[in-house]
Amino acid sequence: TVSASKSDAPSPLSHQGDELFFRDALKSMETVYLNRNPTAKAILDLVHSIDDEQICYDHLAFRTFGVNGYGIDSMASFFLDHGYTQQEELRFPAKKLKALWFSPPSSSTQYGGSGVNGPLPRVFISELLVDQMSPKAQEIIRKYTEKAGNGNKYAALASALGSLTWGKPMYSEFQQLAGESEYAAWTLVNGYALNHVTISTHRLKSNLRSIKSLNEFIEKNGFKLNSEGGVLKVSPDGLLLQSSTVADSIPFCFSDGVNESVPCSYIEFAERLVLPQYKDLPESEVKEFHRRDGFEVGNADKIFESTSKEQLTRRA
Ligand code: OOG
Ligand code: NI
Repeated sequence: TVSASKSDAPSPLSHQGDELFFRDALKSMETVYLNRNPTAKAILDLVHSIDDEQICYDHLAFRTFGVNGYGIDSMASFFLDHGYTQQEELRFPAKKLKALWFSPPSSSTQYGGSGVNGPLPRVFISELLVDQMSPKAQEIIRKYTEKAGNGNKYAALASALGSLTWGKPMYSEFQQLAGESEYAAWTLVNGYALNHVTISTHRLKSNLRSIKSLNEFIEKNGFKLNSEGGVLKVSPDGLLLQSSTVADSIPFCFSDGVNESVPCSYIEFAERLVLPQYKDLPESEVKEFHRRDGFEVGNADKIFESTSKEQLTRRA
């Protein structure tokens, strides 16, 4: 059948064929991510070795340049066309960033697998407010987004392929951006690549379902967590708990022949606690929608630092 659930207005786009294609695309984005980021892969394997059932993704995250049609919308269209709904905007004035998050279609098929074969994740897409950057930085960003032809139309494709739509920059351009905004430098060399996936800890079955135990377990296994503002990021209402690793680095061959390592992606963990109005529900009846939804500026502001030089060079 075309429409999925009776209670929801049937969406013309929630055909099963679309969902299979959509999940295949997410799978490719994830494969690119796991091949480039050994820490993310190792942590997923490690969690799986303890929790051998399902690992659910809380969200996927992407970064973009907010200029010439290359901003949030360029990646969001793929998700909106597959039944996602736009939710709140978040602002980060000091970082010159804004973000939007998108909730997955409630009509998606209940897949019992892990990651992209499980419940569809939320999506968090941010953009650099390019107009607020220095003239020099703007010139570099405009040059590459203009070089990309209509690359903004193929954001999801670029992410699934692991390709840059705008070709490789010069090392000096990367450094110029890094001096002003680590986010800008990251986006110049990683483009639309998946920035992170987030493990939904409360949906795990072992004691790792508590994010505090998961953090300890990860550190005990020798991985470094982002310590900005403390390892555990807690929303003011106390209901959204997040942590993340420090990004891996990858060798990058710049267009002027310089070979340098650049920050790549990281993996995040999120525990969403049950909302106060549902606190008396028996645990077996608690569903995802009974828990704290959305994102939190204060948490996100610190999670962005997972790709910063300060975190990458910090001693464990
Ligand atoms: C996104 C950082 C914010 C969250 O869950 O709040 C974030 C990024 O590093 O691009 O992931
Ligand atoms: Ni995140």
